Amino acid sequence: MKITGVELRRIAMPLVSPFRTSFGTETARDVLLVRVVTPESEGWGECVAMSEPLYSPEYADGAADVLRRFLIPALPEHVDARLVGAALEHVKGHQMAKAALEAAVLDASLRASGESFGRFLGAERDRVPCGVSVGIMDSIPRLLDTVEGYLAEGYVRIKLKIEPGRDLAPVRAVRERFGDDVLLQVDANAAYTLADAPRLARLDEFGLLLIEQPLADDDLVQHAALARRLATPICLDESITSAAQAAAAITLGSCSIINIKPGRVGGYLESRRIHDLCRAHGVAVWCGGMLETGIGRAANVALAALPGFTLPGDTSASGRYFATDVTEPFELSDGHLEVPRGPGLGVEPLPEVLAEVTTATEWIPR
Ligand code: NPQ
Ligand code: MG
Repeated sequence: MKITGVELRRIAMPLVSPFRTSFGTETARDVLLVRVVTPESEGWGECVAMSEPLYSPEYADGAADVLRRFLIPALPEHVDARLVGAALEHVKGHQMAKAALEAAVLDASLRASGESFGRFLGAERDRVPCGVSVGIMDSIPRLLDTVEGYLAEGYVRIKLKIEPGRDLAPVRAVRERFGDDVLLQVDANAAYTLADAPRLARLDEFGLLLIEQPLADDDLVQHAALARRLATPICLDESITSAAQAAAAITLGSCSIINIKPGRVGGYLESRRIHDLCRAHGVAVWCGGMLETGIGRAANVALAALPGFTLPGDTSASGRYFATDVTEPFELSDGHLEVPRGPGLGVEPLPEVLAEVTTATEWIPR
């Protein structure tokens, strides 16, 4: 497939409500979109880097820079979507930028051949069960109202964001109000240290599905030590940046569950490799979320339909984050989202919405 050029497009998407995590509060999503143009088709990829490097070292301006200066120029004139990863391998890091470019090339290629993302990746389901990630709240009554609303919408699993001092009480309150049958998990976004092990062990009594990324990104050894002290399974997010890191974490016993985010690991093909590795080792995986628009969401839902994704993901409906999505909105039905069936991502940006939210575009000819 020959690439004519690549468009980098920035869009600003207001969030329906502020989203607070242990690393900060977001009120809008600043997204970098990648559009690959070929003579036969075009394809879209969504870069999940935040505007600031708070979740991971990447940030949107940095991703745009590395795409423009190093990644887009490194694509061969005739590119096979399966070989994009290899063509970009000499550039270290920048997984989110690489993932967005690979996704856009894949989408263009699949739209040209008429195959869906799900079919290409090996999806075995036509819909996926969905969880929702609930931000840190100033008050427990507000948290309980929010959780009640999501349960009423049909979400099949609740994830509470936690930080030191805002952990035991919110979990206890949700359990007391909604009972032991609700699938419940927590995400610390690396906010604790091993010295907090006694406090984290007090979460054991609440029967959580998992605790996500309690310790720092680079603390695989300490996560293994923590795992030996907790009954609650440890799930890694930020620490898993590649299939090699996933293999190391499994070997060390750092986690028994992995959150796969295609942006964080460098793409959907690396995501599938992690899925295959985890499946072979009996490690459950689920699909994380980075407040994607419908473009990234479509691909995530396709990935989450692979057979090893045995836990509900953060693949929430569009309305969880945005009043107006850039694609037709993904809507929950009986707690599930349907896997798109059309060619490529199976969804398109709506031109009027896209125009309204666009803050900048840049055309990079090949
Ligand atoms: C996580 N996502 O699993 C992330 C973190 C996260 C759904 O909890 C703007 C862009 C704000 C990306 C806030 C969920 C974000 C963001 C949190 C990602 O750790
Ligand atoms: Mg997380």
